[in-house]
Amino acid sequence: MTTAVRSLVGGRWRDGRGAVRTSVNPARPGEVVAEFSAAGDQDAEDAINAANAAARAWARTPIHERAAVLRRAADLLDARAEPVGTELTREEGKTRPEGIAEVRRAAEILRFQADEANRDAGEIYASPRRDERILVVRRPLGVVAIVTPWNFPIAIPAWKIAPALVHGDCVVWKPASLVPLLAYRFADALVEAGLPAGVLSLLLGPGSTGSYLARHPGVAAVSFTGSTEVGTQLMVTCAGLRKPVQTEMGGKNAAVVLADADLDMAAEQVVLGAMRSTGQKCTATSRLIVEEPVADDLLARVGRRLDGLNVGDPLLEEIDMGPAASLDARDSIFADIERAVADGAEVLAGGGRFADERADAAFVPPTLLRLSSTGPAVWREEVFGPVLAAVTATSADQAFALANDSAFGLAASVFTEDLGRAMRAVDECAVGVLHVNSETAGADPHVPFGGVKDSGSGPKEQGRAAREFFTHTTTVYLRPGART
Ligand code: UN1
Repeated sequence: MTTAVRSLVGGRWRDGRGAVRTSVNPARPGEVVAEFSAAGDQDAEDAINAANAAARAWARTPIHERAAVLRRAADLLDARAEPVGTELTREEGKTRPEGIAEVRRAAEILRFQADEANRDAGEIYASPRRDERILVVRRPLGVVAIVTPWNFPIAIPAWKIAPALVHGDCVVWKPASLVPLLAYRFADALVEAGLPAGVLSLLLGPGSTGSYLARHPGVAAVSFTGSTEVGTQLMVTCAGLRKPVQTEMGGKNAAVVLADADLDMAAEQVVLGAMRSTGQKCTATSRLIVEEPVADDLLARVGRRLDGLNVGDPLLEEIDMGPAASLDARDSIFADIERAVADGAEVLAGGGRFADERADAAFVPPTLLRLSSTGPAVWREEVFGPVLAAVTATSADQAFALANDSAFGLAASVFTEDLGRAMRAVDECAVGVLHVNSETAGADPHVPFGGVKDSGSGPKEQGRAAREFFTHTTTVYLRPGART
């Protein structure tokens, strides 16, 4: 079934003026999921104008009323979690339980950010002067542009758009072109929940829409999640315009398994971290560092689990892992595997193309590669697929050094039952998110999320931290009359 979807500009659903485009089911090539006419620069211009026209009234709307809209949207998404989650699976390719869970997660994020209305606290300072107080209050930025990726087509938009809206910003949103249906469902829930016209616009447009928004003087700030390449371009654009930008980009996340770890649990968590969502998370485990005494044992356990994963149509119940999100993504992952093998990687699981009908769709087998050095590109560059590159370490300190041997710094895991070594990992690993005895992926709605180094810039996302990017502070010197 194909669903026709539209952009949202100034409170009206509209077809863009560009070419007709489609999203397709990566597990069943040829099955069109959604169809839309691409928005162009004029649609973006109209959306920015509508947002600026709506901005003052939205900023003046009491924060509890803004929050109430988010709560109603959360209820709508919860009620639709099964059908919308199934659409997510058809459009993006993660398994159906993951798709449904992501829709519920978006609802939970909306509720958490709505609750921020009750915590909209500023600060009050004493003044060095008599009869004066100094207040620090949070103010909205105005109109913000939000650019989101295809791999979490509803959770990531939720965690950017919800704090922007609750703190009084208007949003012009450009989602990834691979997932227009999910973007439409999310925007639709917010409109149905009562969001006033112009406060949120949705532009189903090409990649160039993102840079158009970033360059536009009517956009005060840009929040982006996606590739390092595009994020860096946006940072350059925004720097020239002195515009705040928040980027959440790649990862090359390491799981460190120390010799004292519970190996069965570690193997299970490493496989979940590397293979859920077909490894297409910026938080996915993509490097495995094992202390030598347990390396052969751990790698054998991981390899056995990977070989046992049921890869296939993610709508089916018995399936553990779906396809990559597109045929292009699949080809790029296979090219990375082939290059790693040419660089000397030993294939311990997966590696080759499927010999059955899965070869025609975007399926990639769960792949474990053992490296004898950290030279190969597969050690440093993001693959964004179900590929895990493993090396051994002679000590915990060497393992932490190897974990830091990356331009990225998003997430890491350490597996150990020794509290001292776990605490050393906290001090040694240069990452924004550290897991002790659990997989690298995952981000709860109420705590900060984001990386260091090439993984991102600007204030962290989610939790209370989200308001740091979407507001500015005004320091108010408050007194009843003349200074004395
Ligand atoms: C998660 O690990 O559940 O694009 C969230 C990504 C990250 C979000 C990860 N921005 O994969």
